[in-house]
Amino acid sequence: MLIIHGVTRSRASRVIWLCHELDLPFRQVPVIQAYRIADADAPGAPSNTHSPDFLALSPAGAVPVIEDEGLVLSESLAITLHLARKHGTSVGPQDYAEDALMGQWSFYGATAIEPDALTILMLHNRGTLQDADDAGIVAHAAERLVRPLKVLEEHLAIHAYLVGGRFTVADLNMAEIMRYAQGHGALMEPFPAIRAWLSACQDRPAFKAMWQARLAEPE
Ligand SMILES: N[C@@H](CCC(=O)N[C@@H](CS)C(=O)NCC(=O)O)C(=O)O
Repeated sequence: MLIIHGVTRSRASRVIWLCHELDLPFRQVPVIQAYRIADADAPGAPSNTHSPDFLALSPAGAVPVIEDEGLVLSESLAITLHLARKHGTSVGPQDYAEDALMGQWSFYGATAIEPDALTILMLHNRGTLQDADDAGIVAHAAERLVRPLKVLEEHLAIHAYLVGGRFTVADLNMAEIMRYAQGHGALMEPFPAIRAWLSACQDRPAFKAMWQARLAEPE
């Protein structure tokens, strides 16, 4: 059976959402981010991204990691693209062109959107804006996001989904990245097509199953 290392409150959420889309059974090993626990290196600490056993599996020391029939794979987007390709339902590519486009949108999300969207998640959405410096950092992140969000908006204004006119792994990857910025109302307001698409993605039973599991984990 597929093994997923990583708590659901991590980028493992992407892999877990996909498994629900694919009806793919999995076993989850709840490896937690080292920075989220008081002393990650203490004897008896829960399995975390500094644990020697985990580092032996994945020297990068980050979740998610999967074990799939002998293949050990890290990087959430490599994992979701691999599983979608392998299990070949409508969520995955039907031909090489679709495969390429799913990679294109996933990597555009990871490179042009995710870093600034994460800044917004960390400082804005969690209500931890401490001072003018934090507010300035968030404002700059939001400013930098306008250009890539315009690209996404223009595409989604004329296509219901990113690739092939149906929900695919490309939407899943991008929606999980966009979720980080979703709470910034002023940033999202000029992008109605993105808001409608994100809402459709998050309305899916497979997303809701992942989200329920995520909420059940301690913050
Ligand atoms: N690009 C990687 C990033 C992985 C990553 O940074 N994961 C975080 C959790 S979402 C992590 O494991 N951090 C562990 C740590 O910093 O100790 C991916 O998409 O999988």
